[in-house]
Amino acid sequence: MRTQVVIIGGGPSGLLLGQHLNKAGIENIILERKTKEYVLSRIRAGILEIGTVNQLRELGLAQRMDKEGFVHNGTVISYNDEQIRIDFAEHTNTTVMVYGQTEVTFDLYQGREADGASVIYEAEDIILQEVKSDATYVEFKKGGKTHKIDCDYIAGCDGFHGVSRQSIPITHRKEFEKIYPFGWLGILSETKPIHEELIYANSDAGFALCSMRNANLSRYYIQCDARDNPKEWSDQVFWEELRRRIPTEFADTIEMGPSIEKSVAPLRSFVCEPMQWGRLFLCGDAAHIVPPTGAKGLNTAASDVYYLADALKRHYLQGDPSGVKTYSQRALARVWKAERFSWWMTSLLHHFPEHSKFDQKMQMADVALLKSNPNAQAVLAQNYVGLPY
Ligand code: RFL
Ligand code: PHB
Repeated sequence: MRTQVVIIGGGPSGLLLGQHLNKAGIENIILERKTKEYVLSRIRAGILEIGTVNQLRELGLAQRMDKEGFVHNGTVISYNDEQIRIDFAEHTNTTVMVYGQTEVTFDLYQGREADGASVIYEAEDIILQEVKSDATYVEFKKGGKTHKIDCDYIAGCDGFHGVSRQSIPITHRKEFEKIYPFGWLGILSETKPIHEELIYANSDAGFALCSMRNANLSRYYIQCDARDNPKEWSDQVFWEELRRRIPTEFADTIEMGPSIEKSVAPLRSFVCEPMQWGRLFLCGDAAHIVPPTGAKGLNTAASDVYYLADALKRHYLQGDPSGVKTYSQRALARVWKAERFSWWMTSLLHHFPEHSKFDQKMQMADVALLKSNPNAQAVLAQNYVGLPY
């Protein structure tokens, strides 16, 4: 087999890149380790930046999002019973979209299938070969047989645990990492969301987030020990703990019901530099991870894809190599700002076991500044809706 671009990973990064390439007439094949059903069963991101929304619109994949998604003009940050409303529309003249990653991925698969473009599922033991030469190819196993695809470029869109980043020799990459001493326990529940906007809550008992998927589907998270087993958290204890962490006016009115999904996610900040090596480019979680507090993971994956699609289009359609040469530099400039914002939101809102009394006072001063200073609110709003590409 031969194609122009092999995309490793059929998650949101790989699928979004595939749609940009299809639209530009650039051949591509996606290799995905799991089945489509498995990819679609992962419940993750919920908030789309305007840049992500615009990409889906430009690709003609926004009909369902524009019909079923919820446009949010702002969010609430609370500290015990105090509330600060951050008005995105006022500070940035723009908004975010509440539309689940599962739905985005579904729409991207629909688009790909409508284009008749290929996804090879259950592709195992992928090996990237000759990445530094002009004879690049990818080997993989499927159905007990080894297959080979010759290509010009490889896009590593295979998430944090994928094979692409590991294929860059350790002597050629630098990794920057921070592991947080807690995780998020998340539940999905068929109940009415507690409020029309998201509530990010800091409290003496720890962090909580009230989010949603639609008018009758709520997504809630509470800070927990990263080693906690979700099965050991009963629904009742979860609801009690959540109610302790959010302002009383919400705790008193929350609709509780059985959880239909419950999982623990560890919190990590991670960046790999550079994001390209020879003919391999990394996109999304394969290159960087953020703690979910700023809702930046999927959105930063989407901005990487935007830069890479632009680079490949310039190369194939105009014979201009500049985008391909500078992809890593362009992507990393935005990635580090998203890393900073996610780290800052995490630091602002969580209970850190190692914090001294001084550190706690610093956190409260940060909250007080945000409450009293419209410029601080504007900076939060600009970062939350997404910095320009
Ligand atoms: P993914 O989604 O991990 O997809 C990678 C795909 O590659 C496949 N794969 C392989 N395929 C072939 N060969 C291999 N060796 C392979 N290894 C892996 C995998 O099966 C998979 O299909 O990475 P991608 O595409 O870069 O997308 C990144 C996003 O999924 C991620 O950043 C977000 O989910 C993060 N995130 C959030 N991001 C936001 O922008 N807004 C949010 O509100 C938000 N909330 C969240 C989140 C992540 C969370 N968790 C569980 C970590 C909330 C949570 C709780
Ligand atoms: C979600 O709805 O899953 C969600 C929303 C906002 C975040 C993280 C997750 O910051």
